Amino acid sequence: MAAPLDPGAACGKQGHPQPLPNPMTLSKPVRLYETFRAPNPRRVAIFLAEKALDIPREEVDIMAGQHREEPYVAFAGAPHVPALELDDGTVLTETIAICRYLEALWPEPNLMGRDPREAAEIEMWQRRMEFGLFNVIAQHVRHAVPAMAALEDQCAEWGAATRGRIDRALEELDRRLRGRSFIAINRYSVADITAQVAIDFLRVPRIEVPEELEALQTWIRRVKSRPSAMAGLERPKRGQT
Ligand SMILES: N[C@@H](CCC(=O)N[C@@H](CS)C(=O)NCC(=O)O)C(=O)O
Repeated sequence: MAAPLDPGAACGKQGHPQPLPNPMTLSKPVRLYETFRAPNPRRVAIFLAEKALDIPREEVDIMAGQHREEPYVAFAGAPHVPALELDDGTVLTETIAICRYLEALWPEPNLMGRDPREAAEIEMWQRRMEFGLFNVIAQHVRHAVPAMAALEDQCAEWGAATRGRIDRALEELDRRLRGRSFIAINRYSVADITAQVAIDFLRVPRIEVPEELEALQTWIRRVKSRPSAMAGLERPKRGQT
């Protein structure tokens, strides 16, 4: 017969799979590399604004191809933004990896879960929003908006095919939001940030969220009223880049 599961046994602490790090001992962020208005850096910008954090920023002009040239590629290890440089020389890429690190340093206000159950639910919805909504909208923009030819070998058929997927993803999100204030748990989380930035990006292909998706429309008004909502949309001030 199988032994009863005891998730805490491995570290000797019932219910705590791994000890929490002391944020004071972690390397600190020194600079965030971003592109204003680009959706992935914008997710980090909103995350930082929610936590009232001000990290020095550097603008990378992706439409001019700066992210595909040296020294950026060697520095970041990947031709995309955002990238977060730490004071020990580490450079983190991938939006959610960056958010996870910032959350470990500054856990409140909490955006990624205070306990394993919340963390799992938020991660589940974050991934659903990222794969099912954000990426679908991003693919549509990249393949259907002529200006995006600077970044993408465009395929018009794929651009057209993703249009219907956007409608279905919006309808699915509307169903999730009926009777709820936020997407994952009963407070704002990184899952809301991903969906909010994705939906805002619909301005580029000029797609409107249908009025009849009432729960979604109410949620859009709710997240847009947050003080963080404009983060990542402002052109960087002189001296900030
Ligand atoms: N998986 C990465 C994706 C990053 C990404 O694609 N960023 C876009 C800006 S929103 C970019 O750098 N695009 C440059 C390109 O496509 O060449 C993340 O989550 O951060």
